Parts: sequence; C-alpha cells; structure tokens
Amino acid sequence: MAHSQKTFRQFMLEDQDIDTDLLMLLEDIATACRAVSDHVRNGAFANVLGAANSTNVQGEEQKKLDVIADEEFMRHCANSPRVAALVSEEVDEVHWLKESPQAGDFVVYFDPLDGSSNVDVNLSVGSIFSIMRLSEATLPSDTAVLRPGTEQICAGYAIYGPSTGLVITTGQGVHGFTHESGTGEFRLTHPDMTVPPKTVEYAINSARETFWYEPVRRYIADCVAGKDGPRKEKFNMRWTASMVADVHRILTRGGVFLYPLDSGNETTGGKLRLMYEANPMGMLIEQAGGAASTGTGRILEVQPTTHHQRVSVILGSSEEVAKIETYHRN
Ligand code: FDP
Repeated sequence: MAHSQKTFRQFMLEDQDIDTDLLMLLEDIATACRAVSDHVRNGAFANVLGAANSTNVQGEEQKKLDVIADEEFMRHCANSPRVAALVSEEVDEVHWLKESPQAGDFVVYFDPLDGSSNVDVNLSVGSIFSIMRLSEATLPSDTAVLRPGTEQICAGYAIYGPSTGLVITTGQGVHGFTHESGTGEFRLTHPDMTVPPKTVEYAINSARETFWYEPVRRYIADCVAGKDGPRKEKFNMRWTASMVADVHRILTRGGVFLYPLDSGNETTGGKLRLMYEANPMGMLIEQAGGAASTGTGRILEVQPTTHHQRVSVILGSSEEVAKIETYHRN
C-alpha cells in the first residue's frame, strides 16, 4: 500500500480531507491515548491497579485507572481551542469549556478506559471517542450535546493490547495505526480496514442467557446447533468483556458482537452507552462496510434523550446483523 507506515499527522494531512482544527484535536486525543497506554502498561509499578473505592455516575465501581484515564482525556482535549464541551463516561455532568459555544466548535464524547475489569488481569482494554460539531451557536446546556450518531464527524478508539493501536474514521474509511515505541509516533499499519459481510463467529456474554429475550435466545441456539442446525454452519464464540477488543477483532477478521437489551438490563435500556460506546463503534463498523443495529433499527439514528443513555447493541458483519434483525422481526 503506497501510504502505508505514514505517521498519523502525515496521513491525516495528505490522505484525509479534514481541517486544521480537527487535526489538532485528533493529535490531542492521540496524546491522551499515549498517556493512558503508559499508565496501563506501568500500572503495577505506580500502584494504580485495582479499585478506586468510588463509583461513577452509572453506579459502577471505578478502577483507579478509570479516574486517571479520565483526567488524561479531560486535560489533553481541553488544549484544543475549538472544543466547547466534553462528555465522559466517568463524569455526571457535561463539562463545558466555553461559555458561548459557537457554530463549528467540537463536542467530544469519550469512554476513557473501556473494559476496565480486564486491567487487573492484564488483558486488552481501550479508550473510545466520538466527535461532533455544533451546527450553530448555543447555550452550554445538556440538550446541545444530545445529537444522534449520524452527526458524528469522527470516531475511534485506542486499544491497549500486545501493542497500542489507534483506529479512526473521519467518514473516509477506517484506518488503523500502531504506536511505535522509540519515536512515540502512531504509524499507519492497517489502512482501509473492512468487515467481511459474512461470518461464523459471534461474541456475547452467554452467562446472561437467563435474561435473553426470544429473538436472541433463538439466534444463539441456532448458531450453537452448528452444521446440524438451521444455519448449517459450525459457529465459533469469543467474548473478551472489553468492547474495544471485541470490535477490534471484528474489524480485523469479521464477526458479530451482541450486548442486547434483555430482562436484566431493560430498566436502564441496555448495558452499553449510546453516545460514547455504541455510536462511535457503530460509525467505525459502518464505515468498514459492516452494520450496527439495536435489533430493530440503526444505532446511529437513535435520538438520545440523556447523555449517559444506554442502548441495545448488535454490530459487525452486515449479513449476520441483518439475519439477527430478521429474528427480531419474526
Ligand atoms: P466495562 O464495564 O468493563 O467497561 O463498557 C462496558 C463493558 O466493559 C464493555 O467494554 C464490555 O463489552 C462489557 O461491558 C462487558 O460486560 P460483561 O461484564 O457483562 O461481560
């Protein structure tokens, strides 16, 4: 590939049609990801593994690294003069940086450390982010940030695994970069990532089977039945309990990921958060040729009513997502 191995900045300047304001913000986000990666890798020396003895707005126990990762994102994103507001999984309120946000200013949504239950056992975790642009000058109110995923101008994640990777879309395909130790650069190693339309691999937390509604129960039963079942295919299952790692696998070799609405999470509307988990992953997967659905409709078209809203998530290989939607219709 001609543009392979370019640095992040080179690729963004030469191959992506984005303006300088967005480029500067993306570089600040990349710096935040480098900093979080460093905290994750050196956590055992700095005594930052384990619980923080606090809970976030969702009532979930925070890890020390959840809090540290949030501080890194808050600090680095605030460097960019066009950022009006930050919406973090770890913070109850929208964090407004501008008193009079203008048209063209950015709102950045992020989950600073996704899959953090994996940190203490040394498995892959990540950071997820999404960027929208205000279409007009506005008051700094919660409603100003409640935009559907179709309005995202950029989405991405960093994965802290055997290597640190940064995967990003600005609506011009999906491109993966690897952190080069030594120079500290992110370099383009996975240009034009695509999700194959067909798959025989699914990811779901099957310990929740008792809560599943009928469409998901029937779909998984048909997969498990293998070659003798109605699908006539041998399926494989993977679940890392880290959405970033599961989505990264799907962007690399295909598959389908489900965290559906079930009777155990219906009072909260699902488990995963719409604005800083489902929407950015939905945009990436769609840009890579896959599909992202609630089971009954496109995730990116869900109109949020609160910024910590949760949603049912089914995403990955397009033909398999369409198949799961037919289970819901039937
Ligand atoms: P976590 O709570 O550890 O941050 O964001 C929610 C998430 O992880 C996803 O990354 C992951 O896919 C899912 O929750 C794991 O849920 P289970 O605990 O039900 O496996």
